[in-house]
Amino acid sequence: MSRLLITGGAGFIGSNFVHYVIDHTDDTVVVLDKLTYAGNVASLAGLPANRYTFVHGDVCDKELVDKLVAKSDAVVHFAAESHNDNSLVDPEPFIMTNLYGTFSMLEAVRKHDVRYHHISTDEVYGDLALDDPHKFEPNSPYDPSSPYSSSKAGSDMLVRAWVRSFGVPATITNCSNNYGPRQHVEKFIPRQVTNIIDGVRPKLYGDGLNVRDWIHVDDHNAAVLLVLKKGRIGETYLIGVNGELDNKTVIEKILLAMGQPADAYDHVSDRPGHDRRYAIDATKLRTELGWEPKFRDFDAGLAHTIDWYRDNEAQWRPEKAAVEAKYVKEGH
Ligand code: NAD
Ligand code: TDX
Repeated sequence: MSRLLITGGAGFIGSNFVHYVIDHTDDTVVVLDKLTYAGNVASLAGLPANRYTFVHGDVCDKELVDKLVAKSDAVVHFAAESHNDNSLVDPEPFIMTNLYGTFSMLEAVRKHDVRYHHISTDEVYGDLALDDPHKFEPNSPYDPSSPYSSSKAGSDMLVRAWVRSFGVPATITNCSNNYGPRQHVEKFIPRQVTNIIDGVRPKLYGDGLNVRDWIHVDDHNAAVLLVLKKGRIGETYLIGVNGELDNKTVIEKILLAMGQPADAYDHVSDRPGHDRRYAIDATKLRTELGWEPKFRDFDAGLAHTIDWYRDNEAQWRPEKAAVEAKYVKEGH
């Protein structure tokens, strides 16, 4: 049994991870979360009080982080500003949370010699051409495009340096685009699903041919737990399930699954610097740690996700109008 400190545990992936850990291990969990617009304690409802504690606070608060890390056996650092579009409007919180916040976590785990796992993204590798036969591999060169992805790239570099210079017992995973329950309505799939629920047409950026490599959030989290328990210290593992789809296809699938004509969407202005394609080669994770994904059928996972948004309107409704107002201002 381990005492896990999970940062960003009220967000999309972090909250699903907390549920996953409670369901699949004997570990106890402390969540540290600032509850920004992206955090929602409702995502953590129903967890057993003897195994789960919530701490409202900032990963940049070094004193608080130090206290919590001192009482932990391992840290899983999910907390981040996570939305590319927001980073193009106001990069500052991305620099603070993603860079300084990671520095703050690393200093505490260094001091207390605590196992650290860093959650990162495939976006640190930049993008691929649609016809490029290659996929991202752990040693692909870093080439981030946006303030978000560059701040995540910087945070990965800090982790690598703290491993090499200070011997911090850390691992890193870089995962592709997640989908599933409890994702914020600003993100692509939840935005379209909740638009359709509201009778509004989905919005496709640019030509809609940009490709994302979709993975169910529970497959991501199963891999994170495996790397935390069995990964080699100092290593980077890429997580992905060969789930490449272009955005136009995803919108068409959502529309059809929700009983609408496949072409009932609008094209809107493109994202500046919009990455064309991401694709993950997860061979290292599969061969070294024997990882296998469970959610092999994207359409089934999507249907389940749509049901979650239909059944949990109280959770996402309070954010929806503000998100759409923000997109109107940005021309999306
Ligand atoms: P999210 O935006 O849904 O959640 C982020 C959480 O972090 C929120 O609960 C928020 O309140 C919290 N937070 C933000 N700033 C904080 C701070 N300063 N101190 C404490 N808590 C803070 O994000 P997500 O989509 O769940 O992403 C989680 C992690 O996974 C991020 O590190 C992200 O880069 C990474 N990631 C995401 C994806 C994806 O598809 N969403 C893919 C790969 C990697
Ligand atoms: O309304 C939309 N229409 C649209 O066409 C929105 C919100 C997005 N898009 C496009 C942009 C992207 O090509 O859909 C794709 C996915 O967009 P996002 O959900 O914003 O995700 P992305 O920018 O790919 O980044 C996500 O995956 C990697 C997460 O938000 C990151 O945190 C993660 O690191």
